[in-house]
Amino acid sequence: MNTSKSEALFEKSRKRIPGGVNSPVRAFGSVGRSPLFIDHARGSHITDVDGNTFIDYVCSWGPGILGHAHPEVIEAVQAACTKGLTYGAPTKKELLLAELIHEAMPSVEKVRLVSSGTEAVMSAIRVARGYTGRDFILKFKGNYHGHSDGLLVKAGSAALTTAVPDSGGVPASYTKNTLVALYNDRDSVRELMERYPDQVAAVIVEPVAANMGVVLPEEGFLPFLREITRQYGALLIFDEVITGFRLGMGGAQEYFGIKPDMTTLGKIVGGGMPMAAYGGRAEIMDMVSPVGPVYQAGTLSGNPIATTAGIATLEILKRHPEYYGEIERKAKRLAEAFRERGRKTGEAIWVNQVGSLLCAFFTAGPVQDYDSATASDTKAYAEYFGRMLEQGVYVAPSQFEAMFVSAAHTDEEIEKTCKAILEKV
Ligand code: KE4
Repeated sequence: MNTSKSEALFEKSRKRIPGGVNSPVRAFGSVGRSPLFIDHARGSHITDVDGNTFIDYVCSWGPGILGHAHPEVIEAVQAACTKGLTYGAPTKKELLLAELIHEAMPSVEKVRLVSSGTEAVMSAIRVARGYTGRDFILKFKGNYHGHSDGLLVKAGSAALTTAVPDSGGVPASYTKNTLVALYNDRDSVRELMERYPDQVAAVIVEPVAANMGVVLPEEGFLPFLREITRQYGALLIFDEVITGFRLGMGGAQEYFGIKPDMTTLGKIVGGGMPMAAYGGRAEIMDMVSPVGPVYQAGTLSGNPIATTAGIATLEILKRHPEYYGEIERKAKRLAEAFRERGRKTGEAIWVNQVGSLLCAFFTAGPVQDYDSATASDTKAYAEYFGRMLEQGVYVAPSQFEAMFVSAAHTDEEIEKTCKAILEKV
């Protein structure tokens, strides 16, 4: 496969952009290859600057649930652009999107639109502290909630693969209020809540962990978090940046039947444009300026082009509830192919899959928390990544990410991918 143009661009980009990328995981560091520079994408495919085309299972890390460049979304965005790109003033579309979010997730009685998942989580944490008057935040090892200072503690995603799991440049004083428990380990949560009974403002959790690969909540874990936060007067924040509109229109809170106090959203909610959101009970969200004392603002918050892309995406998903069953069926088919490979070759492969989210861990498993996930053989993963790329399949360039199936992936492409998974078996 010729990647000379990507390599040349990477060489130049590294002189102007740290690591040649605007987000670390894109550098292909943990798969030991030079990253592909993408020229365009359509449907289930992406094409790099050398003209190589791949079936894409990164889907831009989640936004691409409809596939790339969905005609209706593009048409809506193009029309919106002719009316101006940003006003810095309220628009009808922000209200429409807020209504769509509330309709899908009734727990989100009020919502603020922001420009990234990091900003959504950072703001939600501030509101939780303002509402409760407490300082501590409890997160889970291996959960990633964006790169705000206080949460870069035992984070997931690329922070799992970079040399320093807890980021440089973050003063210890910024993380002294962050408590870290173990995912799926109730005792670790109970112990911290009992130790700081009236100091925890919120517990923030990925209701399906998708930043240490995909790790599902064990039966009862989420209801336990709902109960213990109520017991101690802490808020429960579901970080649904990945699961929101991914596991269904109602996200993980609908899928698992849990009502969080606050929710953060990103990715799909913006339809691929820079937009995210945080929200929750009205009495909590009324803490936010200009109504309440918690300040949060943003020049491009609720941007008219981004809200157009988000509204178009959510309206298509609303019109096609059958998409969710289809993408889950296809994800199950891929999961089965990985398991078949493990059975036939004896390779240690453990697969977690829920809805259209899955991850093949190169370890015997079971994978149900940070330690079992990070026991995976990242060298084996890198070899798998290279094999898939050579066969025209683009998966996450890191063991600790998710594989995403979109409504644009055809059964034929799923079967081609299964064949690639089973290559040389
Ligand atoms: P952003 O700031 O990247 O929009 O969102 C941060 C975030 C918050 N919460 C969860 C559960 C997330 O998964 C993310 C971001 N996800 C990563 C992929 N694992 C984004 C990819 C990247 O960092 O380049």
